Amino acid sequence: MAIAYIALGGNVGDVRETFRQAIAALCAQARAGLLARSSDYRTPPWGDTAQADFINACIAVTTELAPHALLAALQTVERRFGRDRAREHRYGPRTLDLDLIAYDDMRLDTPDLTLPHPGALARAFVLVPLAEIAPGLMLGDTRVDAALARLPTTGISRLPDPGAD
Ligand code: A4P
Ligand code: MG
Repeated sequence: MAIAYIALGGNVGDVRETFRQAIAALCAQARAGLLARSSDYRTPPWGDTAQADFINACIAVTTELAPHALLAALQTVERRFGRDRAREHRYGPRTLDLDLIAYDDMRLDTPDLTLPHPGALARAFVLVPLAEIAPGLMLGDTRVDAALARLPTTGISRLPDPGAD
């Protein structure tokens, strides 16, 4: 049994509802147990800035799937929720992006999977929700909260829980 940290992002459609359904689908698909779920955050677009704001969140799950099998499960869930990579461009708009940020303390560098996720330490839209659920998690040699302290978080705002006033 491993613990995996997964970042969710999207900026097309009802993203918060997509997250809700995708987390349930992933837990079923990956035989995963939900350990923690961050709040949802509204975040300014990074990379390609000429697009709508994103919603981002992070979850921690227990899983019995090996890392590549878990990545395949993430991609199956992305496809199920409308993601069509052939019609997207890098960093562009998408309904749902699921990135595997960390899998236990595994370090891996293969053509289709790098662990920890190589972009995570530089992306406040990943680290803000991740720090809410796992501030002391090590990504390589760096703690999540320490990495976040070095980044600007301008424009990132926590959204109230659905159903809350
Ligand atoms: N891959 C390798 N390692 C991993 C890993 N640890 N987790 C490979 C997931 N995938 C991994 O991913 C490309 C390939 O990376 C996959 O085939 C997988 O084998 P992708 O999801 O198809 O491509 P992408 O999402 O277009 O690119 P990338 O580099 O993942 O970029 P991002 O960061 O996901 O870009 N702004 C805000 N505010 N919030 C966002 O969520 N997202 C993006 C998307 C741009 N700007 C954003 C956000
Ligand atoms: Mg991605």
